[in-house]
Amino acid sequence: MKLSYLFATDDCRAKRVLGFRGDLDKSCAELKSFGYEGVELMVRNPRELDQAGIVRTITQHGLPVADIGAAPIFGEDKLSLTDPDPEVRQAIRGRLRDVVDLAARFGAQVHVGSLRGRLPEGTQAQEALAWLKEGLLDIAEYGQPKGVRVLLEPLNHFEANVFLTVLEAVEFLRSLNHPNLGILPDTFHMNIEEGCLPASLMAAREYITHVHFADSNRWYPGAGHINFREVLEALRLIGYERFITIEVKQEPDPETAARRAAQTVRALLDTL
Ligand code: LER
Ligand code: MN
Repeated sequence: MKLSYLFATDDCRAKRVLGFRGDLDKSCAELKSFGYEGVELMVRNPRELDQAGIVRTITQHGLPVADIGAAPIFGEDKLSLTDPDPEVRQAIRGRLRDVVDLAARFGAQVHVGSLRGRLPEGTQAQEALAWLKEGLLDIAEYGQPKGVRVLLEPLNHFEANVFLTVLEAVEFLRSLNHPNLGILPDTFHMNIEEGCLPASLMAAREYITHVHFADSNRWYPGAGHINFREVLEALRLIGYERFITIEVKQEPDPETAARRAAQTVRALLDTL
């Protein structure tokens, strides 16, 4: 298993992000010095980015891009796959295609987290769920010939109201039956929603092609009470060999968070 770290590009305006931001060149150098072997990007609108410059910098450091997320499409621009307005749903599909195109430049995957939006109460929930299915299938179809897999990230109930657990996501993807859709388990969300983290990871084995690590308080692994040893053992048992992105609060400061996360996870991996 390989470690990657989140970097938020300049088009993301949120005050706090769960990764590095700012100077990409310096961040890549620093992450490599801490033992990271890849990065994950968080973007808002790829059209506002100097994509060639980003590709050049990351390539110069020899770091693969494991995955790209685009939570600010919802968090900042308020677009979601379940918006009742068809124009908004059209707009977010266009934006996600741009994210897929950026991912294709790196051979990265793309994940859908909060931008699924929230299902309304009552009878309209089914209609919104159908829009979510359509949106996911649309982006999965678009990504497939480009080699960009699309992953659904289960989120805890404070951040979403559908697909909170890995098992719910498994059932949903089974019903969609699309070969280009997978699941991204995030230990922070799992700790809130799942009964047994290893069991859920094992049940989703065929769908997992990326993973997020954060501890129970969303600090770096080791700062909270998640048993990362049993999580890593489960991942090893299902033959998971891909990237784990550290996606954590930048506390007590960004460098310390990144360094301690790598130290903790590497130490556990070394003794598996
Ligand atoms: C949000 O809580 C999260 O975990 C992100 O990976 C969503 O894109
Ligand atoms: Mn996550």
